[in-house]
Amino acid sequence: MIWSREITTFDWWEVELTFRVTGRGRIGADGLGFWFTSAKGLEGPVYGSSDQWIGLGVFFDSFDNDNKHNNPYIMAMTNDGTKNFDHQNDGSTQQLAGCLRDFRNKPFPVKAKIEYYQNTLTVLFHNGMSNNDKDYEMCVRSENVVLPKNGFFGVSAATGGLADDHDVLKFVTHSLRSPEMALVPDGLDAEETQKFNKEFDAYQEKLKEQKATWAKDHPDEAKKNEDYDSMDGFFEDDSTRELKQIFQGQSAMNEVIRDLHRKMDEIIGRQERSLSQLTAIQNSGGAVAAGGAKPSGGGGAPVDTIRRDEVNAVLANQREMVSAARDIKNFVTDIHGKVGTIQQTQNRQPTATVQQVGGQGLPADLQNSIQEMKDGINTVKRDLSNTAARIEKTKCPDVSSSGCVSSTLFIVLMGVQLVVLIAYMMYRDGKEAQAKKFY
Ligand SMILES: [Ca+2]
Ligand SMILES: [Ca+2]
Repeated sequence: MIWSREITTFDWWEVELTFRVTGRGRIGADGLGFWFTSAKGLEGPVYGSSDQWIGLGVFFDSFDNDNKHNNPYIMAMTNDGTKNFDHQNDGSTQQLAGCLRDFRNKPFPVKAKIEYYQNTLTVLFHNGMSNNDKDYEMCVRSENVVLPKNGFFGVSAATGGLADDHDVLKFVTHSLRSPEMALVPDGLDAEETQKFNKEFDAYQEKLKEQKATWAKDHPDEAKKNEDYDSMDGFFEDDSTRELKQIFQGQSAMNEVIRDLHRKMDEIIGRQERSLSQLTAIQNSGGAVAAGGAKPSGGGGAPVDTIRRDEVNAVLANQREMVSAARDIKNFVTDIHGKVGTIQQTQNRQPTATVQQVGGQGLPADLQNSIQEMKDGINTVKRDLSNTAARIEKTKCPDVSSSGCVSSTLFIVLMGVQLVVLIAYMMYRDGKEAQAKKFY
């Protein structure tokens, strides 16, 4: 484990932790802990550090002690110095919050952003599948968290039978202030700041010099070390590099897709907005037109326009009328055919008919035919009245559309058919009279 030397002097903070957990096994152990505690920890049982701490621990728990198949797991836990970490349950009953995320053996280093601001603790996690800084996702968000006002930062790790390497590559701390507090000077006077800066620069210079001297003395190792530095501190063979390149490519694609997605959302939003505006304009326009149409009434060209649904209704009615007319036509043809049959029958057996008419009444097949005719006529009547009702219902718009013309035509046709029917009935009566004459 490693701990900050000085106690913090700020209230709120953010830590960006970049690390790797690697191991040959499918499962590893035990895990890594991030700490913010009122005192530095000692070597102990909680991911390498001591139990009963006061403050915050964020744990990256690799090993599934409770066998619930929920590891590797990331969790945050606060302690007031009285609690012992419950390894048997992987701390599940003690955690503030957590998330199930795999952080072992990733192509890129994994990262955690741990923020404590105005008593809200958030842990964002980057799963190391890309080197894109936008790929952070929320893991923990917990409000009303009270941590020691000042404390020490630390990182610790522990391993067991299933050995893992835990490498912390970066640990960047920022103090956070609310926007209004940012204007207040933070107590460091300019002279002191300058002194610190100078000290830091001198240290950097010295380090550089030392590195150069060392490289001169050990040229072979220096070369190796350069490679080491250029690879995030990790040696890699060709296949690893290839894999890394693939992941980088995928990450780039992912970013493009995300960008497209965002643009698509924007376009859809804009489209919906314009659609709703269009509807609003249409509604207000329709209201004005309807208002203006009423006074104009019969005179002149009608102002009112037929709406689409009205046109559809008119067309549907027209279609129904046409089919009704077709039905009627069929009936009439039927009747006509039957009349022909009756005539033939009468012509063929005039005497037989006469004899039977003289009995109880008309011959059976004639009676049937007449009955059928009656039915036919009734159906025609019914259809006619239906059609008449429909025609009445269909309010023709002022605009003389083809539908109205055809319905007039239809009525004329109906009249012609009625005349034909009446003529036929008269003809039938005449035939009956003739038959009676025979008798
Ligand atoms: Ca565990
Ligand atoms: Ca577990």
